[in-house]
Order: sequence, then structure tokens, then C-alpha cells
Amino acid sequence: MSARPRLHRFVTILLVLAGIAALTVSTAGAAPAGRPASVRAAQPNVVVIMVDDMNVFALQYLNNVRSLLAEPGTTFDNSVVSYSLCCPSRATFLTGQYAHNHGVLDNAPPDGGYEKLPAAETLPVWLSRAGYDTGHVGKFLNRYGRADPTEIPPGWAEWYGSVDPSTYRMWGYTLNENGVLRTYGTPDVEDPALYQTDVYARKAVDFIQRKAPADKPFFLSFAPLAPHGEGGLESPQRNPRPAPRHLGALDDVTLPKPPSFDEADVSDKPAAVRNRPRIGPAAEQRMQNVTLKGRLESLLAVDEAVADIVGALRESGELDGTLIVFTSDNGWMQGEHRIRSGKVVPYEESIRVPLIMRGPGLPAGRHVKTIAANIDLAPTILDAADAPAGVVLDGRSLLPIVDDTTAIARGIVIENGPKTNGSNWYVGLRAARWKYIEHSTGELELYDLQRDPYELTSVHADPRYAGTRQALAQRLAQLRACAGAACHRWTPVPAPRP
Ligand SMILES: [Ca+2]
Ligand SMILES: [Ca+2]
Repeated sequence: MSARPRLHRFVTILLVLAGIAALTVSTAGAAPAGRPASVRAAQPNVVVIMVDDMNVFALQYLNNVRSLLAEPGTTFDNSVVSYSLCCPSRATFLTGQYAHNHGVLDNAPPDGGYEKLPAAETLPVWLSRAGYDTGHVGKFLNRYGRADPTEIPPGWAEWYGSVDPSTYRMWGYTLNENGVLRTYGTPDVEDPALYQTDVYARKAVDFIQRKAPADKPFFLSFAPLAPHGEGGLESPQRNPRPAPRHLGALDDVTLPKPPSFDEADVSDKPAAVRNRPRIGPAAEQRMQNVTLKGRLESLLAVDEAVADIVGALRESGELDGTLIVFTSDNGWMQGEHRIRSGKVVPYEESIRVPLIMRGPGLPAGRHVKTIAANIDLAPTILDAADAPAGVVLDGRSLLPIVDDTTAIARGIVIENGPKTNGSNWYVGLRAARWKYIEHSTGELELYDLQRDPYELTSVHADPRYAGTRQALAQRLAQLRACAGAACHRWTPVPAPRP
């Protein structure tokens, strides 16, 4: 336990005592019901904005996220997700656990999907117990609503969950609105008034405006589909489709080409990469004009939603007392190592996500170098809310590390299995300098990210790195099934021989 929460609790106790004293001396009926405003400020509201499939590259196009969240808040420059796929990552957000502990190991059965989430003990339940009002708008775990579209998962006092598979449409999506199904438009009519992100933003603003006057703090989960691709579109100009007002707004954007783009020599990589064809001009044009521009232009509505949410908090007097978290459930590949799209690979563009927090205890303009991971989201929020978890958490609160200017050594488990359907999977580690991956095929990858940040040359077979590789294999053996505090163990790994 760090000094921060203890001090926080001590101050809270003092404020509670002061509040009791004030209530005792006041005349009957003069004091409002519930906690005094001074006490309430100690337990912040929490707003989590989780976009879908946004990589770090896209952050530069979101001006409001940068000016309203990053500049007045803290950016975690080395933020990763342990399992870079929607459903396992969102289950990790809700539990503070690695996928190997919460058990949601895929988007669909038999290894994953909404049905696999142990929903009775999750973040909204814990925050409700701690006195929070809760609400969710948008995408939840994959397959939500397929079995019972009117089901409301535990812990959510207000629920606007998108019902699968309509979740993956910018128009024609169905929300379960507190038990009542409502469909917004039809998939092929691009009604500007019913664009998914905008409708979700209006619901978020309405939630904030209604909850702000109450004495309870609130927890709002805001989860738009953007910039995830839409399903069922026939030769679209953009996929996903942006809001009509943003179509063409980023028409000048060109596909970024880091040194790893369309990697020429893949002899160091596993067969799954070696067998990929080079990216030709036709594929490159499609990647740029349909996917990249669709993704970035769709994010402009998210950026406006962020301004709306921050504006609603400011106007209701809640902004300084609110922890705002902006992140993505996983990253996105756009041609690196010949991978034209997607995620669920161990490379940086897939596992790294934006992570920005603004609110009490988060310094303005700060950049944190220590690795942060999605297992840390729930522990951080619970720390800020001074609320206990109902399960053993694998992550740790990020609040105590925001003051550190140098990185703290730790290793995050990177996993995507095991799979019962026979498909390949991997488990590995991401540490500050190293990435070490063991594939189910027996293939290995080891990157020295200090010398090779674009992961161009796996050094798993380089004799100079034999000691490094051996140490990482040993750490992985210790951590691959870890739970709780055992996941925090880390000792430095020897550098390569010169
Ligand atoms: Ca995703
Ligand atoms: Ca290479």
C-alpha cells in the first residue's frame, strides 16, 4: 500500500468527522441528505472512454483528447494490453486480471465471449458497493445480447449496451436501454442525426447532467465502436464510415511507412509472418483510402464526444472531481511486418494502446515511462475510489507511479491462448527493453527494443543474447500463470554480450 491512498483515507476520515460535526450543530432540515460536498470530492467520479482497435499512431489526429485530457493530465507513453483482442481485453478492464485468470480467452465460444465473463465480481459491482452510481453506453463484451438482448450485466444501474451483432454498425444498431430495445436507423441510410458515436455522446452527456447534482459519485463507461471496422458493408468508400460531416476531412492522410512496413526480410520471423505476401500497390491503396481514412475520420466524432463529455463535466462543476481515462481495448496493425490489418499479434502496434488520465492526483502534462497495462485500469480506478475489489487483482494502481520520472522495471504477460480449437497461440513478456514470445508452434521471438524498436530482427537465435533469452524464459515460466502480487515480481534481465 502506497502513502497516497493512506493519506487519502486519513483526509476522508477527517472530512467525514467534520461533516458529522457540521450536521450535528445544524438545525433539523437545514443540511441536505447524503454526504457533504466536501466529503464527496474525496471520492471522484470516474469516466472511462474505451475506443475499439485504436493504435497509438491515431492519437495525433485527436485534438480534443490531446488538449482536454493529455495536456491537463498524464499520458502513459508505454501502455500495453496483455491480450490484444476486444473481448479478453475488455474482460481484463472489468476484472483487473489477466485473461489466464478471468478465463475469457477469445471473442467467441468455446474459449471466450460474453458468456465466459465472471460478471458477478467486476468493476461496476465493486464501485456500486462503494457507493457509486454506474452507467454504461455502447459496446460491451463480444456476443453481448445474442442469447438475451434485454439482459443487463451485474453492477450497472443505467444500461445502454449495444446488442451484437448490431454493435458493428454505425447506423442500424440496437441498444438495450435499461431493458427496452431501441434501434437507431437502418444500416444503409446514413442519417446524420443517428450516427452511432453522436447518439452515444448525447447519452453520456445526459447521464452526467442527471447524475451531477446527486450526492453519489458516478462511474460512466463510454464505449463507441470507432475506429473498429463495420460488418456487412459492400465496397464502402470508408470502413468504418465516419460521421457524414467528417467524410473527407482527412483525405490528405497517407499510410505511414515505418521501417517495419511491408518488412522485406522476414527470415527472422515465425512461419505465420514468413508466409505472408508482400503488400502490393493495390492493397496499399485500399489500406490507405478505405481503412486508414475510415478509421481516422471515424475517430473525429469520438474526439468531439470527448469535448462534449468534458464540457458537461465542467458545466456541472464536476470536472475537477472526476477521473477521466481514455484508452483502447487493443491496437491495430497497418502494414507492419506485412500484416495489412488486425491485431492479436505480439508486435508493438497490436499491443500498445493510448492511455491518458486526467483528474485528481494526475499531474498536468506528465509523461510516464513505466510500462502500464490494461490489468492496471481497475486497480487504479479502485485506488482513486477507495473501493475494494471482489477478486485478486493482477495489476497495480498507477497513481503511485505518476511522480516517477524514470521507468520502474516490470514485465507484462503478453498472451492469446491457449486455444482449444487447435489454432496457434503464444505467450510472452513485454518489459521495458525486451519482448520475448514463445509460440505454441515452438517458434520463438526476442526483440531488443532499445536497439530495434521496429522489431525488424528477432535475436532469439543470436548467441550474444543467449543469457538474455534464458533469463526471459525463466521469468516467463514464473509469470505465465501468475495471480495477484506474484505478477509484480521482476528482476533485471542480463544485457547481451557485446
Ligand atoms: Ca478491439
Ligand atoms: Ca526482419
